Parts: sequence; structure tokens; C-alpha cells
Amino acid sequence: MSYTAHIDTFARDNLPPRDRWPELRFTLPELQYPARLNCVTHFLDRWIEEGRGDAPCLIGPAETLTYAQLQEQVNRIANVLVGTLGLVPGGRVLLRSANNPTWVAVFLAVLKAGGVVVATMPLLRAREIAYPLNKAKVTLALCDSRLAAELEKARPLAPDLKRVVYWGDGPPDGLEALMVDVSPEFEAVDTAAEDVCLIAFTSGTTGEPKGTMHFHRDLLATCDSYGRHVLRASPDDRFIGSPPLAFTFGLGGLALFPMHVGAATVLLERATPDELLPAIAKHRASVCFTAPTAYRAMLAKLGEHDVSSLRKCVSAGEALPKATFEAWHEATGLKLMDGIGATEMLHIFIAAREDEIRPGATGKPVPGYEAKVIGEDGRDLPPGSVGRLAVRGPTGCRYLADERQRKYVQDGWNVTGDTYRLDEDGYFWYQARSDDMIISAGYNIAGPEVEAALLSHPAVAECGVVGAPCPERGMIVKAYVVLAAGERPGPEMAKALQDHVKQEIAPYKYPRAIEFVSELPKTQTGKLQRFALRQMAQAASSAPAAA
Ligand code: 3UK
Repeated sequence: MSYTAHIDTFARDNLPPRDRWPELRFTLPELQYPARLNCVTHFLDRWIEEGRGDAPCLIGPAETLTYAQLQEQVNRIANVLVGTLGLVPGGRVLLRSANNPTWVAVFLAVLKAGGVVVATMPLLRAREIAYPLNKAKVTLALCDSRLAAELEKARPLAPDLKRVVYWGDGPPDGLEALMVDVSPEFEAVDTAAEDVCLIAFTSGTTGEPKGTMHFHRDLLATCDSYGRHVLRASPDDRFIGSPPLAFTFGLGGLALFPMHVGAATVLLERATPDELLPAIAKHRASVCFTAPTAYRAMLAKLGEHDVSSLRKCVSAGEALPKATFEAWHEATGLKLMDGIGATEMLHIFIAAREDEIRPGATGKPVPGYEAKVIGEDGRDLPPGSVGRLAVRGPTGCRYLADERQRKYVQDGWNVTGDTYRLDEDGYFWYQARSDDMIISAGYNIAGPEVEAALLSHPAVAECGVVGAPCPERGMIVKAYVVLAAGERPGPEMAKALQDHVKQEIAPYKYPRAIEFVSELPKTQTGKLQRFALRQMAQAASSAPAAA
């Protein structure tokens, strides 16, 4: 066995066997890493050593932290984790909060102490929080006190969770109180480049979310590939955006990329398009990360805000429609930078720098990555054909104890589940998701999970949930519902079912459209035909609106 700093070896023990990993390739000089590294040294400690400790780092709702101030907080939290809370290298820590400076400080502290962060989306409900707690065998949670209710509800469902420390409203045993009496110094644990430091959960198409495991090296590799070669930010930049830090799109765009170049980042707890625009103006932000639907929504209100500070706008999470690219260019003079990323890959692997963008295409493989289009049989397809996207590079998929590893990684390549076309010039053109995932306003939503929530309502006999096309959100969640005998269809029933789903699972997953039907299309073996439902949804949305 190679070197590890982990004393608790759960994460390492539950990596897939090495022969099922994707081939990891380090083809650029900047992707050559030593066998031991703690990425926090590069993201944080380096800047203080280089005399740049007074540069602004995190701009939050209440406070701005310089790199030196953040380092002190990180060190104190790391001392609390190790000294007071008994974290050992390799131990998993659940992190739960909206985007704010404390999220970043706790994240870096866990990594500096050799621990593993398990991040959860702030909107998740108790059952959805319990799943990663149990799957990753988490014993310790750090949580914003404003999100205490659902975590407390999750506790009886997650027996391994022994201790929860809250921050925010100053309880006597809260994080702030524990930080007072500890040292502001902490030496980074000498982790291996391949020690796991992050388990990020994806929402699966069927059933359970998948835990993707990332190493210290991966967090640097995404910065040395996409960050360095495509984004090309400078220390003077101010980053801003909407994705949760618990989603790797947000982690990279709002924490890793800025800190890798010593820039500042504005962290907004709420970042709807209506909130993002004034924040860009107020903070004179220069680099923005959000979903294509948010750019589309902001377009209508651009005139009311001064966004002249913007220099680079990154769009990811779902395909960027050419019309949105063109309208944004028209309105701001800026070219939206589309990029496809995935939780499994950590961040973006196909994109284009501004001067190489071809509107409508996602781009070319990010330096350090290779991509190709393959057929159903796994063989390479020539340019022009439509097929399955396969990629490889310095990062790649390693699921936590999950058989679906065999599906995502084939012949050493990551097969993302997307359908693409490669053109003669090497540009990749997105076609569709190959599977059932509904991507609505940048969120991934699994139909079966919404179905399960609907079915727990007594009035629902049967249901099927698919994505229906929507100009604003890309897709909306649409439910086809067969009611139980004696129940009356209508707007009141639809509203009751929507409210019910919002109570059961994260509210953003609720079905925005509900259609009552007398039966669902089924296969001979009794299985729901999603394909047929999608066709119905498609036909309904393209039909002229009923008078
Ligand atoms: C889809 C896109 C077309 C695609 C993500 C940037 O979205 C991210 O991660 P997820 O695991 O979903 C991955 C899937 O989302 N997708 C993402 N970006 C695009 N489709 N054009 C795009 N530009 O189906 C992909 O397989 O939620 C995005 C960085 C980090 C991320 N985790």
C-alpha cells in the first residue's frame, strides 16, 4: 500500500478497485504533482508566505476576510476539530450551510487537518441529509444554526452521527465559542496527493445519490487545467455567482479558482438572478459563475444595474442556448463561456477561452483533458456522428462503494451520460442527456425521487415524472398523476400535491406542472415508459396554448 496520512481509512477502503478507476493522465508540466501535498497550502498558506496576506479573500454578507484573517480562522477551526472534537486524518465531516465565509473556513480547516468534507445542499430535507451521513459514515457535522431543524430531524435516521457543532447564533458550545481558547497556528497534515478530501454527492437517475470521491491533487488539477488555461483569472479579479459551494460547480467557481490565483470572491447566501445583479454592481464583480437560465433571467433586467465591472461570465450545469449567448453578447459585449463539467470529474472538462468560442458548441477539451464520441459498442466514432461522450484527464470518477462505477468508467474513460457530436474542427456540440435526469434551472432532479414523494400522498394512485421543455428553465418537472378512486382532479389537488412534495424533498424538486391522467403508459412487463411520457410532455408544450 502506498503512503497515506489517513488514520481512519474508510474513504480509502471504499474507493473502487484501482482497475476500475478511469485512467488518470497528467500531460502538462503544471499537472506534475508531488506524491504528498495538502492542497490548503496552495490555496491559502502560500499567499501569506508570499507576503500577500492583506489581500481580500472572502467577501461575505457581514464581513470581509483577508487571506491572513482567513488563515487564522482556518487554523483555529482545525485546532477545534482535532483537539476538541477528536477528528483524525481521514475522518468525515458533514458541512451544511449556505454560501458564506464560514463555509469556506470550515472546508479548508477540515482539509488542512487531513479530514474529508461531505458537503450537502442547504435545501435538502432530513431523509436526503441522512443518506450521505450513512453512506459516508459521518460521525461529526458542522452546520449553520439556521439550518439546524432539518439536521436535527435527520439525526434519528443517522445513528453514526455522534456530534453536531453549530455556528451563527453563538450558543455556549457553538463553533465560535470553541475557537476562542485554541491556538491560531496549525500545521497542515502531510496528506498524500491521493488522499480523499471531498465526497460530493450527485443525484442519481435512479435511486440513490452517488458519492464521488476527490483527492487533494484533484482540487489543484482543476485549477491547473480549466482555471489556468481557459478561465485565466487574475489576482485583481472579484468572483461572484450562484451555485452552492456544496455543488462542485460552485466550489470551483467561487472558492478554488479565486484562491488559486489569490483573488477575492463574493459569497452570497441567496443568489437568484434578482439578487445577483445588484450584488455584481455593488461589489464591482468581474468574474461570474452561474447557470444559463440565470443569465437568461438577468438579461431582462440588465438595464437597471451597472454590470460594467464584469469581465468573464461562465455558464455551466446545462447546455447554453445559442440565443442566450447572442443576447448576452449584444447586451454586455461579453462572450458567455460555456463549459461542461460533472460532479464525477470535479469541474469543467470541455470549454473554450473567449477568443476560441464557437457559439452553440460547448467547446474543445480543456488542456489536460481528452474527449471523444463513442458508439453504443464503445468504439470511437468519426467526426460528424452523434454518440456518447467519453473523457479522461487528471481528474475522474471514483464512486464511494457503488456498482455504478462500471457504468461511468469504461475502458479507462469517463462516460458522462451525455450525447454529443464532434465537428471537423474539434468542437463538441451537446445533443442531450442520455438518461432520464431532469435538469431544471441548473438543478439536477431525478424523476423517480419526485415520484416517490408524490406516491406518499394518499390521493395519488400512480405517477410518472419527466422533464417538459420550458423556455426559461430549460426543463421543468412535470408529473403525470393517476388519482386514487374518489379523488377529484383540479387546481386545488395540484396545489396540494405540490405542497406535499415540497415537504418531502428539497422544494426545488417539486413538479411545476401536474397533469391528471386515467392511466400511465406501461411496458409489457408493467414498467413505466418514461420515453412515452417525455413525448407527451414535448407534444403538450409545443401545442398552441388552449384558450
Ligand atoms: C450536464 C451540461 C450541457 C451534463 C457541473 C460544471 O453540472 C455539473 O455537474 P452535475 O454532476 O451534472 C453533470 C451533467 O450536467 N451539463 C453540465 N454542464 C453542461 N450539459 N452543457 C453544459 N455546459 O449532462 C453533465 O453530464 O450536476 C458543471 C462544473 C462542475 C459540475 N459539477
